[in-house]
Amino acid sequence: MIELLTANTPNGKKISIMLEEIGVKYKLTKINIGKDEQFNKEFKKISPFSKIPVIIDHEKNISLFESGAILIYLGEKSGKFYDKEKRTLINQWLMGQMAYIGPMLGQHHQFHHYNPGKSSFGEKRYFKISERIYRELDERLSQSNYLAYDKYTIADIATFPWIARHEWHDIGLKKFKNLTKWYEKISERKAVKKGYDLLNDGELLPKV
Ligand SMILES: N[C@@H](CCC(=O)N[C@@H](CS)C(=O)NCC(=O)O)C(=O)O
Repeated sequence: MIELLTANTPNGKKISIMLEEIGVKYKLTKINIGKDEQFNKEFKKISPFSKIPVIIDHEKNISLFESGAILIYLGEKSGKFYDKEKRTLINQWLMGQMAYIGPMLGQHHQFHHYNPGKSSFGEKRYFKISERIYRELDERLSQSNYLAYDKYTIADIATFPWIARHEWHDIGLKKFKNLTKWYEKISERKAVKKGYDLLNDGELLPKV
């Protein structure tokens, strides 16, 4: 049995989506990051940077932090969405999400969505970078149905919950035809809908 320790954020949703996609039974343990539960001593033992998500594979008695590493683990364990022959391609897009897309859009959330009016430098900088990310993803998706190659992989699963925050971004997803097509196609997946509604309270995927 897999235990997912998480909060309802894009990084958290990556893993609930993956667990739904591979059809594995899992237990959800909520970590309230608004109440600083990520700094609890017990949690810090399995998450050295005090961040969600974390999984515990109780069968194997191991725990894992960092969403990219968790996706790789679950991809290898299930043999799904992480094709052995295509790993080099998938890894590039997964690392791009982890190192660039997530952190930059995360800053955009901080300046534009949560704290508007506090720093015009921060707001402009991350708006511009986020717009550039939309353009770059759109360009990639004009050449390929999915990010890594023509099949849905953990790189798409990692990126999707970030683009699902498009209403917060105010960039206008609609203007990016290929990214929109990709977003809508993934939105139709049953497992994605279920995993996105992490707290099981009827949260729906934002429409374009
Ligand atoms: N690179 C990490 C980032 C995880 C992350 O930033 N988690 C945030 C929520 S989305 C968090 O736990 N924040 C609490 C904190 O930093 O104190 C991953 O992808 O797992």
